[in-house]
Amino acid sequence: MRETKTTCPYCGVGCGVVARVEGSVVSVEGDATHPANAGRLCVKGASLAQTIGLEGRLLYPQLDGQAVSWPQALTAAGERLRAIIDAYGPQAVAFYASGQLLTEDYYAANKLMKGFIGAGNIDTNSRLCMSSAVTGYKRAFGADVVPCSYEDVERSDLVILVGSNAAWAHPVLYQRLVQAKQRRPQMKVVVIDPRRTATCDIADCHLAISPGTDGGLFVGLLRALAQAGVARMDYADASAALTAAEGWTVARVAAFCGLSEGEVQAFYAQFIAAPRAITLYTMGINQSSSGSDKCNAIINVHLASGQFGREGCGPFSLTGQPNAMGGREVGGLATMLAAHMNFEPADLARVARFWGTERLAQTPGLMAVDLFTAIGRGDVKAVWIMGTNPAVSLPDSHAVSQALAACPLVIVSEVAAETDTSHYADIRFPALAWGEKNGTVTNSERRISRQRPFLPPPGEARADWWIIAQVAGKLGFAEAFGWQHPHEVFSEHAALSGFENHGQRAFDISGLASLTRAQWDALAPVRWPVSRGEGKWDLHRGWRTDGRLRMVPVTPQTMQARSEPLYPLILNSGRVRDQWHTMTRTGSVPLLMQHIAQPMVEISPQDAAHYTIQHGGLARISSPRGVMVARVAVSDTQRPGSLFTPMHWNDGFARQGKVNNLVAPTVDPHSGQPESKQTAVRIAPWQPLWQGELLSRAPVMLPRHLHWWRKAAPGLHHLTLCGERLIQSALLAWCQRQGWQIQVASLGDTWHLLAWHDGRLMLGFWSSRTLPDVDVSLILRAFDEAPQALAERHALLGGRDLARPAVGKIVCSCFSVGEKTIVDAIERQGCATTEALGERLKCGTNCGSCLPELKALLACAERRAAIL
Ligand SMILES: Nc1nc2c(c(=O)[nH]1)N[C@H]1C(S)=C(S)[C@@H](COP(=O)(O)OP(=O)(O)OC[C@H]3O[C@@H](n4cnc5c(=O)[nH]c(N)nc54)[C@H](O)[C@@H]3O)O[C@H]1N2
Ligand SMILES: Nc1nc2c(c(=O)[nH]1)N[C@H]1C(S)=C(S)[C@@H](COP(=O)(O)OP(=O)(O)OC[C@H]3O[C@@H](n4cnc5c(=O)[nH]c(N)nc54)[C@H](O)[C@@H]3O)O[C@H]1N2
Ligand code: SF4
Ligand SMILES: [Mo]
Repeated sequence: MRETKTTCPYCGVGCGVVARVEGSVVSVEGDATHPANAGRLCVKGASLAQTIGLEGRLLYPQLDGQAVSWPQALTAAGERLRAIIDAYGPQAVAFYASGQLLTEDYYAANKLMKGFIGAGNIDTNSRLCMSSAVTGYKRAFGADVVPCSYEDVERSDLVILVGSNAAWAHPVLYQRLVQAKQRRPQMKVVVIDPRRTATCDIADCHLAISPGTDGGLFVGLLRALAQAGVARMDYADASAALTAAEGWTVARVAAFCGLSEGEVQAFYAQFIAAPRAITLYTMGINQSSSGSDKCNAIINVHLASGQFGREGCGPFSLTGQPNAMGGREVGGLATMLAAHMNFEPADLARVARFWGTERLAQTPGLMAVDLFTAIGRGDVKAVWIMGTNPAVSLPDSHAVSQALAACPLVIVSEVAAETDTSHYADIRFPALAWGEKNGTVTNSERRISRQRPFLPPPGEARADWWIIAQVAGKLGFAEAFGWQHPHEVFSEHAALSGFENHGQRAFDISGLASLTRAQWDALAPVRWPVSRGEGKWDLHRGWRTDGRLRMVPVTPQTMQARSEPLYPLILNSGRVRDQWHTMTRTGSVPLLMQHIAQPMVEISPQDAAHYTIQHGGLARISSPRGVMVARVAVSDTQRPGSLFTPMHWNDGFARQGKVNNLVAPTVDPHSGQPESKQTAVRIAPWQPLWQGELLSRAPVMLPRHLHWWRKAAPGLHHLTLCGERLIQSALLAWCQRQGWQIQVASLGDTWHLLAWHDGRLMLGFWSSRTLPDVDVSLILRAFDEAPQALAERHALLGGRDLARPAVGKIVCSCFSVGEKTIVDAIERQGCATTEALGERLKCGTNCGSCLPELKALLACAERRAAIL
C-alpha cells in the first residue's frame, strides 16, 4: 500500500487528504496533520476516490474534432496563434484561466501571455468569484492580503458570516466554527443572507437582508461606531469615509436593508461591544455590481473599530476555489502584472528584467465579461481556455456560446471530454487531473500546500504547465519556458516574489525559492510570507501600519437588476452542498447526486401561492435573456420576492437547467465582477403531460421535444424525463428494434415499461402525470442481478416494493439516509436529537454537513407535534 499526502481539489478551505493506493483500489481520508482540517473532510472530499475513474475523461489531444498526436496538436496551436498575432497583434489573443489550476500552471500561463505574447489579456474565473475582494483589499491595504486565519475564526467572540453559506460551501471550516462555539458558548454567530441557509443553524441571529443592500448595513455601522465615540480615525481618508456614512441612521439602514430597526440596532450594539469580531464574506458580497465597495465597507468597520490585526479579528474574504489565492499570487488576473506587482513603471521594468523579455504587456488586459464581449465582436480572435467552463459560469451564457462559436480559434485545456465550452473548441488539450498533477495550491488563509500525484498519467494527458511551455516553444519562446519539472516553475515564481522586494510587497515566498526538489516534494503546508529575511510584512504577529491602511469612502448602492411588472422577482443563485460548479467531476458520482438530483427553485410560500406554483412541481423561470426549468421547493427560508436556484446544472446534465442563461452581464465598475446573485425574473408553473424516470444500459434515442435531466448511475443512463407529448409508442418501437422482450403495466396516467434481453434488465421506464416516486436502489439492484421471485419482479414493474417503506429524498449522503426514514425515526421511534438520530441511523455522524438539515427536520416535527 502506498500513501500520498495531497490537498483536496474543491473548495478554498484547502483540506489535507491522504490518498491510499492498494493495487487498483484508491481510498482517501483526511490528513490529520494538515492544519486546515486536522483530519476532517466533507462529503465531497471524502468521495474523491469515486471521481478518479477515466469515464468521460479527455485522454488524447484533438484537432478540429480528430484525435491527433501531441506534436500535431502543439504545432497547430503554435501556428494558428502565431498567424493571428502576426496579422492582428497580440491584443487579438487571450487566455481565460482558472482558480483550479495549480500555481505552477497559472504562473506559466501568466508569463506566456503578459511576458511573451505581450498582451495583458489573461483573465480567470476568479473574476466571477474573488475580484471584488481583491479590489477591496488592494484599496484598503495597498496589497491583496487576507489578514486572517482559520484560528482567528475559532478564537473570535463575534463571527459574522455575510453572503456566505459556509455550511455548504466551506464545510470543514464551518465544522471548526461549530466546534469552537460548542467549546465557548459565549461566542456569537451572526448570519447575513436573504435566505435562511444551513449556515443559520448555529446563528444566534439571522439578518434576512434585502438582496444587494449589505453596503448600507456596514456603512451604517461605521456611523454607529463614530457615534459611540469608539471609531479610530488614524487611517488615510477616514474622515471622507465617515462623511460618506453621514445620514445612514439606523432607521435609514433598516428601511434600505429591509430589516427592522431593532435588528439593525442589536447588530450594531453587538459589534461595538464584542472584544473580538471577525467578518467572513463570500459571494453574497463579491458577486454584486457594487461588490468592491461592499468589501471596503466591511474593511472600514474593522479598521475603525480596531477589530483588526489582532487574534480573532478582521475582514476575512474566504476564497472559493482550491487555488483562487495562488492565481492572485502569480498575478493571473488581467488587472495584475505578476507576484503582487502592478502595471506601474517600476514594476514593469522589474518584471521585464526578471523574465528577460522585451515584449512585456504594458497595460492591463480585458476582464472576463469584457473579454467575451470582445470575442463576440471579433476583436479578440483566439482564446485559450484552461480549467474553466465559461459557457456555463459566465453571465449571459447564450452570448458567451455565440461568441465562442464565432471565434476563429478556440483552444481548451480540459480533463473532461465534453463540456458546454469544449463543444466550441478547435483544439483540445487533455490535462492531468487531481491525483495525477503535481504542484502547489494556496487556501483562504494564505497557506500553501502540495497537491501530489498518486496515479499515473492516463492516456496522453499532460500537466497544464507543460502544455503551456510547449506552446510557448512553438511560438519561439522556448528559452524562457525550458522547465523540466513543476519544482523549477515553483522556484522561479518564488524567486520573482522576492526579486527586488526589500519588504515592499507582502507576497514574498523567496524563502522557498531555493528548496531542492526533494524539499519541495516534502514541503509541509506553510502560510506566506516566507521571506528570505528582508521582508517586513509580518502578517502573523501584527500588521504594519506605515500609512498604507486606508478607509475607502462608500456610498451604498442598490443592485442594478430591477424588478418590474414583467419580471417582478429577484433570482439568486449559488451552491448546493454536494455538487461542484459545472458538475464535470461531482456530477458523475451517484453518492453526491442523492442530496439534490435536479435543479430546484426555492420560492417563499407567499410567492408560490401568488403564482400558483406547487411544491414538487415544475416551473419555468425567465428573464429577458433566457429561460430555465426547475423543480419547485416551496420554503419559508426564502424572502418573498426572491427565488434561489443552483448554479451547477448545464447542457450536459439538463435541458434548460443553466441559470446563467438568465443572468445579465452587469459588472462592478471597479472589479469587473458580475452581479451573479441578482437577476430580475418571472416564474410560471409548468405542468407537462407526463413525467418519468428512465434507466437504461444503452443510450436511448429520444425525441427532441422532451425535457430531460441526467442523473449519475454507475454504468447506466439515468434520465428524468417529462414532455407535452406521449413517447410510449416511440419508446416501445425503439425497444422492439433492439430485439428486447417487453413488459408493460398501465393504469390511468401511469405507464411502466421493462425491457429484457437474455434475462438481463436492459431498460426500465416509469411514468405518470407527476413524477413517480420510484425506489432507485431497487431498480439499480435489478440491473445488477435480475430479480427471480415473482413478488420482486412485480415490485420492479411497479417501481417500488410496497412492503418496504420509501426512504425519501436523501439527506445524509455519507450513509444514504433519506428524509422519510429520518422523519419516521423522529415521529415513531422517539429520536428527539441529532445524536439520537445518529445513533439509530448513523446520519450526520461522518462529515456532519447534513446536521443543519437534521435539525430542521427535528424542528419541523416539533412544530407539527405542537399543532396536533
Ligand atoms: N458545495 C460546494 N462548495 C463550494 C463550491 C461548489 O461549487 N460547491 N464552490 C466554491 C467556490 S468557487 C466558491 S466562490 C464558494 C462560494 O461560497 P458561498 O459564497 O458561501 O456560496 P454561494 O452559494 O454562491 O452564495 C452564498 C450566499 O450568498 C447569499 N446571497 C445572495 N445575495 C446576497 C446578498 O445580497 N447579500 C447577502 N448578504 N447574501 C446574499 C446566497 O443566498 C447564498 O446563501 O464556494 C466554494 N465551495
Ligand atoms: N449565476 C452564477 N454564476 C456563477 C456563480 C454563481 O454563484 N452564480 N459562481 C461563479 C464562481 S464563484 C465561480 S468560481 C465559477 C466557476 O465556474 P467554472 O470555473 O466554469 O466551473 P468548473 O466546473 O469548476 O470548471 C472547471 C473546468 O475545468 C476542468 N478541470 C478540472 N481540473 C482541471 C485541471 O487540472 N486542468 C484543466 N485544464 N482543467 C481542469 C473541469 O472539468 C471543468 O470543466 O462560476 C461562477 N458563475
Ligand atoms: S471542506 Fe472543501 S477542501 Fe475540505 S474536503 Fe470539503 S470540499 Fe475539500
Ligand atoms: Mo468561486
